[in-house]
Amino acid sequence: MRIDVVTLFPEFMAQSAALGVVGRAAERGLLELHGWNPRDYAEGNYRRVDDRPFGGGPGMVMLIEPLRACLAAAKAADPAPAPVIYLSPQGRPLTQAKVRELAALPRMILLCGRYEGIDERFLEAEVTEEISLGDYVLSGGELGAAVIVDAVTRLQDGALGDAESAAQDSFEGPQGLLDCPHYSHPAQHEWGTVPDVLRSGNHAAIARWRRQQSLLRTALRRPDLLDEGQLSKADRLLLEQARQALAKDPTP
Ligand code: 9D3
Repeated sequence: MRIDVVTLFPEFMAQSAALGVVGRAAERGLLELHGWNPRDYAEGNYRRVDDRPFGGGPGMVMLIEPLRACLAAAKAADPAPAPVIYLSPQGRPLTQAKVRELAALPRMILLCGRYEGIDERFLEAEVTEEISLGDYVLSGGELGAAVIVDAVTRLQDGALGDAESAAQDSFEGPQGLLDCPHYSHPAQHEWGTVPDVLRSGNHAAIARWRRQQSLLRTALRRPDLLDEGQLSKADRLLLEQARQALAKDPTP
């Protein structure tokens, strides 16, 4: 997959994509990431990319022309059509369903704003879709672009080792559930003991316990993710048992 990022801070994107799963995917050619800086397409001695807003008020607005030339260069670098996705607090919050949709594309262009935002006429003319990271205030779109690059790269064929199959991720089931707890050595520690079932060697019992923990955690921490009516009979039973055990012994 090819991702072009239009940003005043292309070095930020390069850094965030250099390590771990994304770095390895880029090395292996599964991800081709390019940064494009509107300042390189700005005219004049000052190479201005922003100006004061009509109507007044605080902050600056990104100008149409440097962005237009920059985006045109990014588009022309590859013949494949690409949606232009604007990272913005006015977008729809990113979900794993949207990540799956984007991950299937051959190409996309991510547009990062800075300052108060981008001239609305540019957005109307060029932007396919707006995506937000959630209801909190960031300083620009770059972290959002890095999040999308990471999340879609994990879903590329061959990006993950056997160790971390994407199919096992939280939110990837038919019903998105939170992950179960994980433990490693030592089995006995001053902060607690690893649950016996995980050391039993009984793989069916272990799978059952993990499923039960996922159900319970989701019910307690993210009830918005859990449609209990949609659960299988077996899952409802597991959750009911977990709730009863918790009521009897509320120590977490
Ligand atoms: C007058 C209010 N403005 C500043 C507090 C609004 C505002 C302008 C620009 C708020 C944030 C930003 C920059 N944010 C992003 O570019 C951004 C973002 C975010 O702030 N929250 C969640 N997701 C995203 S994606 C891009």
